[in-house]
Amino acid sequence: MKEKILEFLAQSKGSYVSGEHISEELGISRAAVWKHMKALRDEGYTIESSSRRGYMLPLEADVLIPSEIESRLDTEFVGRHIVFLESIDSTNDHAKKIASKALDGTLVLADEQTKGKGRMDRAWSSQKGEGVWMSLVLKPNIAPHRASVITLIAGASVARALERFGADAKIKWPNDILLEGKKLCGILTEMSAQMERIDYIVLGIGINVSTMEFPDELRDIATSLKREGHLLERRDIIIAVLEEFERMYSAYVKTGDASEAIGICREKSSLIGRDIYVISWSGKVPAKALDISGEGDLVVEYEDGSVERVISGEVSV
Ligand code: BT5
Repeated sequence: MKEKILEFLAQSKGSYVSGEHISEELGISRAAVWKHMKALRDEGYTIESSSRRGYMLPLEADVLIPSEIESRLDTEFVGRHIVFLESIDSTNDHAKKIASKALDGTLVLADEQTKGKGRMDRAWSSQKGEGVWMSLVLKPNIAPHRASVITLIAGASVARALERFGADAKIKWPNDILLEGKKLCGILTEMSAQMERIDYIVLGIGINVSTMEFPDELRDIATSLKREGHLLERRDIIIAVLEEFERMYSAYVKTGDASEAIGICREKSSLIGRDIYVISWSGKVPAKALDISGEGDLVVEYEDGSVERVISGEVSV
């Protein structure tokens, strides 16, 4: 019922809806409406109220409502089934729990993550209502060794989606999206596979949307769309990312062609042409980033002139 009320208010964002109208439409008492409003406020939603006019979600409120995504999304299977959670440890972990029974393209979406994660057990800060915290369950019929390209396809989709809204993001191979040189988005791809066959892939995408204050350790390295002057609603970003993703992902899964996505990763690369470090278990090795290959590897040249394709891993500038 709480969700229904929220949906109701969201439909008339910026204008008051009377308590009487809500109680009639939803078939509950005025006292119940009041109780649910209080619960929503306790959860952190800003709901304005006036004794004469009723309740209102302010125009700038960014409320995530799955049905609004479903009704506007123009995809065949990506995001057609949405699992929405107000708060969860990690959407990737939840997606893994439901993956074996979930339909291909199922989207797990949360308003808040209490234990968002990055690669190698690093933490991903995911404050309530301030970003897109989502994971897709994918079941592609491709060989496991071809799965790493899906991270690049996701990065290309985020960059293209942001372009729709006038934000010129850069892609830091393999899994970061930067805005004005700071990290805006991270991608975490996890896979369960047999030797020859993928059971499922969980593709996690985190995008900072309206965060203005990051924890101390991120202050100098992270940014959000709002901090860079882009006032966007999470719903619109999610829709754009999923649409861009489905097109490039389907092309790759059906025909093996990832050229559009890899082209975008090249065009928007924050590394190509720069001096970088390739980080491995043996240390940090200086190199120059030359290109991203057709298979999605980073092509680097070391100081001794040798050229290598870095398949996956960690690089820094
Ligand atoms: C990543 O790892 O960048 C992958 C992040 C994936 C997050 C999504 S959110 C939905 C889904 N569910 C999850 O639990 N995860 C995925 P990595 O390359 O290892 O980068 C992690 C590093 O980024 C941290 O060590 C911090 O330095 C930095 N960081 C943490 N939170 C950040 C944030 N909100 N914005 C920018 N940088 C952040």
